[in-house]
Amino acid sequence: MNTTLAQARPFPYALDLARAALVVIDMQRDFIEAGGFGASLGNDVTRLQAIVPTVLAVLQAWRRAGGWVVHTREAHRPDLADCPPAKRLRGRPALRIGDRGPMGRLLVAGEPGAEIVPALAPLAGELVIDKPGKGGFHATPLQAELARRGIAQLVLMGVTTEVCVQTTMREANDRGYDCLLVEDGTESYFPEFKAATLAMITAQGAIVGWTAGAAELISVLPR
Ligand code: C5J
Repeated sequence: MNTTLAQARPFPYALDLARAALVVIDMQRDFIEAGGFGASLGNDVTRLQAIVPTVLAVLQAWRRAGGWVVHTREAHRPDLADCPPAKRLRGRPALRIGDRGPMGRLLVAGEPGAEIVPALAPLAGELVIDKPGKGGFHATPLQAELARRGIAQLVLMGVTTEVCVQTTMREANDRGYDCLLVEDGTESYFPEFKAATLAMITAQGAIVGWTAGAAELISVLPR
């Protein structure tokens, strides 16, 4: 199915659903719920919680249309061998990656906090990528999995806009994917960083990619 998001920024985005993947970045309890990694850094997680219904609406419409879905999780091995000290020791958080919090060890695969929030839980047939970095492509099988399915376009949602979402979008851009970020399907702990990210992505003739609202994306998907 080919369609066009006429209102996309900075100009219309031609979507080929058969060659596109919906990539949902790091909608994990550790970023979105109290007691997780995001909160340990001093952030207000309610901003991120607020987008869950929009992300769910797009996910459901995409699934109904027969589109393929990828979920990422920022999650380290229990021995933290894939977590460089430069990442773990940075800053002065209340708890560090690997420390035990109310939802288990922070950002460690298999712990409750590293799971995707229940409302957005992956379904059978959807790909789940555990990534040790900010970008979804770094040290993961994501590129190989996309190539195996002939994917050429990525539609992105998730958190946080300027960290893992933007990094993944830039990695994808350099690998030749046409990327579209769903504006109200992404959020940051810092509203000004989200606004700046959306602006820099679409500047200079879509130098990184396109953005569009969830309602427009849902409206062009087959029901
Ligand atoms: C962060 C992310 N903020 N998922 N991770 O460290 O954006």
